[in-house]
Amino acid sequence: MPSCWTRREALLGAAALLTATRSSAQLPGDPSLDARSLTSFVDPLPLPELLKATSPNHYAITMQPRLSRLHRDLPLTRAWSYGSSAVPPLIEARKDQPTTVEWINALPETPLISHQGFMVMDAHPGESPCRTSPHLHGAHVDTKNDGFPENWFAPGHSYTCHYPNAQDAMALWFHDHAMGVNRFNIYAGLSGMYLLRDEQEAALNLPRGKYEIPLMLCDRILTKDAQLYYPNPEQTGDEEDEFYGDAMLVNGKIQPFCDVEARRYRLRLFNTANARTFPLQFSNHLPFHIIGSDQGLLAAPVATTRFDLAPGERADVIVDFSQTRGETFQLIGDGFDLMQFRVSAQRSQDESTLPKQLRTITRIAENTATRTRLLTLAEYGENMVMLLNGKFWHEPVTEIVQAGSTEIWQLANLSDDMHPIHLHAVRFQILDRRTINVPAYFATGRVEYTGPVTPPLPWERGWKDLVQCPPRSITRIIVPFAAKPGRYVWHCHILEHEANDMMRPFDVVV
Ligand SMILES: [Cu+2]
Repeated sequence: MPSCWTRREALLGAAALLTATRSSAQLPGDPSLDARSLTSFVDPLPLPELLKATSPNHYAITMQPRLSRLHRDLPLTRAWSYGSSAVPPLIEARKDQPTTVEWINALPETPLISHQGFMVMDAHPGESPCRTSPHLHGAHVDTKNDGFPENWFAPGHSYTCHYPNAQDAMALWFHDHAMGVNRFNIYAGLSGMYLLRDEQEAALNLPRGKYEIPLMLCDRILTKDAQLYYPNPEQTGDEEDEFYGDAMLVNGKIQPFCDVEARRYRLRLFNTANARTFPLQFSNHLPFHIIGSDQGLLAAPVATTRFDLAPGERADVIVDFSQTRGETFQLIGDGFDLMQFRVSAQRSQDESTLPKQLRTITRIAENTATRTRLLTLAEYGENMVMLLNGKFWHEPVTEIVQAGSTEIWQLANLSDDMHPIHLHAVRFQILDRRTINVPAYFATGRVEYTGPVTPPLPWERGWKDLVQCPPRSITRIIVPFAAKPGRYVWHCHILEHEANDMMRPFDVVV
């Protein structure tokens, strides 16, 4: 199978090539390491490296190979990174102070994860396998600064992006978005964090400095010699589906531990996994006070002992460790211990607060929407074809919106999978969800509701840029398209879905 081919060629050949049944993990001859055999909680949690500007508000970030030790008992792992550090990079920016980043592709000509055997969406003739297109997820920028998938550049080239930062305080993250290959590039390590600050957030007296800890969560599979392994359909005889690993990494370490004082901390959580949603909870059921979601602070904190963080989503939480002095417990995600917290026995001085109110969030009235669209999320046949609105990436643009207008998008998930849907360049609010009769929809094209209207979860009532669309349901979002005219994308953030073809352009026009 060629490493790069178009979707149509892929469709013709896929049925014949990808009919083998799913193989189970740890077969004889399986190259992968059983990560669960590693001793848990032996490495301290690495803190991200705060990137230094080369001149005021200007960064030069080199994408390059590096070696890192994922666990005390493993040899070094080859990876790719933004910058030279073995820990995840972090940029801090301030509202209304624009930053520029020169993204430098110094990657080799050969991918770290071989593309051989995959259906790789065609980028352009002569495309480089190690092409990159850095995207600042959550940023409101114009097309040329947005990491548009086809706006990629090859090793030996660089590209400078301007980020106006004209947004409220929030956690963004940067990751690769190059056409057809971003699932491999992100898996190899091309992701980093970007915290935008503003006066309003600063006035809240939230835990700060060493009491604010960014946590980047993802899963990987390692080979027996500790190299990154990504199941290849040619070897496994399995179709590419969603990637799920058994090695849980927090800030680039497998199951680290973190010593904390008995006081409040602010944890900034990022799910950077290819496909895994992390239902998060502490092993002792200590509550999270969720204060923010994708696009910044909520109106008020919401206490919960468990919540789901989908790929691409962020959560801003306050955890009060003073309630658990001297205790040791785990952060659990999807049945795995992700990391361990060890709380000191002595009470600490804590000047921070957990405010009752955070900011004003005005709910957008539905009658301000000038257009409502019904957009399907569906999987077709056995061939790993997943489409938005029944269209492949390369078909003509169908979502054309007026700049400045507000629309309601009814995301009708006709599949049995949850799809985390992300829109670039805008923020939106979740209206509600409601289950539908899928066979009836396929038969008649009409929506027949089967359950009551479900409002968004309490921590989903702020501004979002990604929405979890549960199976067999319509999820409604209301979107003010405040973006500049241009072409952007909306897509599923399960990266294997996005690549197969759950990504579509949308145009903002005047
Ligand atoms: Cu999906």
